Amino acid sequence: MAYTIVQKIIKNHLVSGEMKVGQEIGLRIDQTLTQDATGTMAYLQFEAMGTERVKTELSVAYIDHNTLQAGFENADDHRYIQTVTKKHGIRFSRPGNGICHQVHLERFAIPGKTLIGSDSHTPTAGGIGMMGMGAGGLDVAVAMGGGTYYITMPKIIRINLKGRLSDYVSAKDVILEVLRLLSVKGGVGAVIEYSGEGVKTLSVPQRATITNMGAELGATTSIFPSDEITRQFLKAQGRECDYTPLAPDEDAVYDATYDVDLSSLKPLAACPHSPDNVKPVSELAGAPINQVCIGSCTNSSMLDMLTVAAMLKGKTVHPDVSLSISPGSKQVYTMLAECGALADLISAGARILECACGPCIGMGFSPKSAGISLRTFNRNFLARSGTADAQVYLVSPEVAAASAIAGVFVDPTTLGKAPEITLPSSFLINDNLIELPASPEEAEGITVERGPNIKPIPKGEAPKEDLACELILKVGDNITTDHIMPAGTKILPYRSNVPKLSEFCFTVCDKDFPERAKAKGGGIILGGQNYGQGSSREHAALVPLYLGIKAVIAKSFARIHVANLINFGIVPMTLKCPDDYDRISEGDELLLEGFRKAVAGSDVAVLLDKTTGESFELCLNLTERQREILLAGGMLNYTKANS
Ligand code: MIC
Ligand code: SF4
Repeated sequence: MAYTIVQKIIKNHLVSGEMKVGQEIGLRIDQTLTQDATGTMAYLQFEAMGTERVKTELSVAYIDHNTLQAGFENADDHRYIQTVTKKHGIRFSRPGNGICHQVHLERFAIPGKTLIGSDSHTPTAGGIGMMGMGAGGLDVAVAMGGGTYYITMPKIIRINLKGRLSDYVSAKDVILEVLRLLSVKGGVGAVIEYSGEGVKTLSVPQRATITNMGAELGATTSIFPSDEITRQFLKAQGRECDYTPLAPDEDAVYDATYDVDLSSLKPLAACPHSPDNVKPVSELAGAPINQVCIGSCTNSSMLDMLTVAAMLKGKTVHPDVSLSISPGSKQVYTMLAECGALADLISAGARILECACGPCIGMGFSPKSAGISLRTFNRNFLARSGTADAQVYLVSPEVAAASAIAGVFVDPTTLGKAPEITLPSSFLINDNLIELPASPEEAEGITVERGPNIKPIPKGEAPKEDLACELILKVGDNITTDHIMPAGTKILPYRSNVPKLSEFCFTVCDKDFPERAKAKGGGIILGGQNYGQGSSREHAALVPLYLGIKAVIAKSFARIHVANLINFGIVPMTLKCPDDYDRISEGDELLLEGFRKAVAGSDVAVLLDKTTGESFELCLNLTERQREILLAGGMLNYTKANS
C-alpha cells in the first residue's frame, strides 16, 4: 500500500479508527502548544482533569497575543499560565520571546511528529514536515493529559508546484493563489500536501507561510515534504538531530491534484473581507492607502524582515502611511539588530512593535475610519483590525514595503530587480526566554497564582427530552469566530472571564444579540455554509453556551468550531435540504420533539417551525463518541464520568 506524507504520519500515530476518508480516527499527540488568549482556559481545564504532569513529549505555553497590558487582566493571566505550566511540566515561552508558531518552527517542530495547538495556525509547523493541527483548548488539555485527539480521516489534496518564483513574487502569493483556486471552504475535510519540483526552490520559512494560511482554506492541516532544505534549516537552528526525511510514496493516491506554476505567479492581494477574495495587485495599483502592517505568524521570519529592510533602506515611508513592523521572534529581532537591518527599518520611519501578534488580532494599530490597510497577515475578516469600517488587504511583504514607500498600492514587479537575500547558515540560538518546568518534586511546592479576572468556566447541560425555543439569531455564510466572539484590545483581556465576554458575543452582526439572548434565556442559532470558520477560540462555543444556546443549525460547519461546540455540549445540526435555510426566520418558535433521543442515536431529527407550521429535516452527523459527549453535557463531564 502506498501512502502520502500525512497518511504516513497518521499511520504511525493511529490509536483508533480506520484510515478511511470521512471516518473518525484517534491520534497520539507528540507535542502541544498553547497561546495566552486560549491558554488560560486550556490550563483551567487541564487542572480540572486532575492530571499532575503532562504526558506529551513536549508541551509549550506561549505568551504572544494579549501583550498590550492596559489593565491588570492580561498580566494576571500571564502569571497564571507561568505558574500553572511550571507546576505541571510545560515549558513557558515568556512574553518577548515571540509568536508561538514562529518560535515553535524555529526551536521545537520536528518532521514526522504530531502537534496540536490551541490556535488555528498550528499547521505552520507543516513547513518543516510536522503534522500540526489547530484545536480547542479543551482538546489540547486532553492531549496534554495523554488523551487521544480525534479528527475525521481527511481527503488528501495535492498541490503540485512547478517552476520557481520570479523577483518580488513570494510565498504569500502562492497561498493566495491556492485560496483563489479553492476558496475558504475548499480545504474542509482535507489535508493539503505540497509536492513537485517547485518545492525544492522554497525555504522552510516560505513553506511555513504557505502551510500557515492553509488554515484559511479550512484544511485540517497542510504539509511539505521533509528534505535537504529542511535539514539545512534544522542545522542552522542547531537541531540537525531532529531531522528525518519524509516524502510521499511514488504511487501514493490523492483525492485531487492542482498544479500551481510558481514562474507564472504575480503579486496578489486578498481584498476585504475574506482571504479568498483574491485579485492581482496590478489591478489595484495606484489606489491610495493609509496603513501598512508587516508581521504576524504568516510573514515575520528573518527572510521576510530582511526583504523588507532591503526595500526600505535609504527610503522614507510615505507621509500618508503609518507602517508597523513586528518581527516574529526574539531570534529574528536580535539578528535584525545585530546585522543592522533594524536600523534601516527604523530610519525609514517604520514603527517597530514587540515580537507578538499585535495588530493581527487587533491589539493596537487599528486603522483610521474607513482606512485602507495593507497587512502581511492571514485574516482580513470584518472588524478584526479594531476599526469596523476599515478595508484590510492581505499582501506579501514585498507588496507591503513597496506600497508603504509610495503611499499607493504598488505591484513590486514593476520595480526591476529584487534585492538578493541570503539567509544566514546559522541562526542565533538563545533559549533564555523559555522557562523549563519544575521537577516533579519541586512542583508540589509551587502555588498557582490566579488573578481576579479568572472566572469559573460555564458548565454544559445534558440535552432535554424535547427542545422548544426561539430562533434567536439567523446569520449568513462563512460566519467567522471573529463574528461570534470578536477580539481586539477591549475584549481580549476577558478571555478568562466568560460573563464579561458575553457582552460582546455576535455584536459585529447584531449589537443587541447579548441582551436578547439573556432576556430570552438563550435559543437556537441558524447559520449558512462554513459556520465558525477561522480561529480555534473555544470562547466562540463557551460564550454562546453561557448565553443559553442549546443548538446551532447550519448548512455546514468548520472543523475546529464544530468540535468546540460538541466539547461544550451545544448540539450542531445541518439542514438536510440547504434551501430550507430561506424558509426559517429569526424570531420563529422552534420545536425539536425527541431531541435527546435524536442526539443519542438518530442521524435525523424533525424541526417544527411553530410560527409557520412547516417542518424540516435536520442531520446529526455525529460519531458514537460525540453523542456520548453531548449526552453528558460536554467533554469535561464526559471525561469525569469516564475516569
Ligand atoms: C487568530 O488568529 O484568530 C487567533 C487569535 O490566533 C486565534 C486564537 C484565538 O482566538 O485566541 C486562532 O487562530 O485560533
Ligand atoms: Fe497571532 Fe495573528 Fe498568528 Fe493568530 S494569526 S497566532 S493572532 S499572529
